[in-house]
Amino acid sequence: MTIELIQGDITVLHVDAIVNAANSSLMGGGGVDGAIHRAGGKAILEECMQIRNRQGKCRTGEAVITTAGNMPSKNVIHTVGPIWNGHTKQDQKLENCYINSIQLALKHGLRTIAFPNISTGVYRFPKKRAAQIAINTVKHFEDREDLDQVIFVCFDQENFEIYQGILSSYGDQTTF
Ligand code: AR6
Repeated sequence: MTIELIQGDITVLHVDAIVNAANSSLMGGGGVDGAIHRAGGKAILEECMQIRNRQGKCRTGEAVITTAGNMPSKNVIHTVGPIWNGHTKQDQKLENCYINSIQLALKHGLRTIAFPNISTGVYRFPKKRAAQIAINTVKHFEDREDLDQVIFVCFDQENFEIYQGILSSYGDQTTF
């Protein structure tokens, strides 16, 4: 599995799954969630509603999967990041977002996954702390043969530079 870093809009990527930083209602919102629902169209919200009817809300750290609608990716994995409140207990919840999203992708035979910087917008998780958790967690899957690529998609320059710094400290295997 290779780890890649890019700066840009996650909705335009041709990958098996893009991950959405959703909220527990799964009914859409602002930030990357708004961008994904706008670009993907109403098929995504319809599937989210079916999921809501089946299982209720999506809890923090958990993940669900839908179509990607009109976007070029195959699926959207919606995960709910923690709202930062200064407690280190939130770290585990953010880690769970990455673990559960990857495990759900693998369960569906999806081999290329793109992540936004979950919780670092409206949910105010400190960016450096979130990046360290994201990278460390994804690196645990590096030896999986059923996973080809994880792409970290940074929208803002600050996150991009933080990721660049951490990833380059790991050296090889990482391209950006
Ligand atoms: N592509 C990639 N990343 C993006 C895009 C995009 N098109 N647009 C924004 N980002 P946020 P959260 C980045 O606020 O903090 C929503 O209302 C953005 O720069 O989208 O997990 C949900 O419904 C930031 O780095 O998600 C929830 O209520 C990152 O995506 C709540 O916000 C995450 O910022 C979730 O908050």
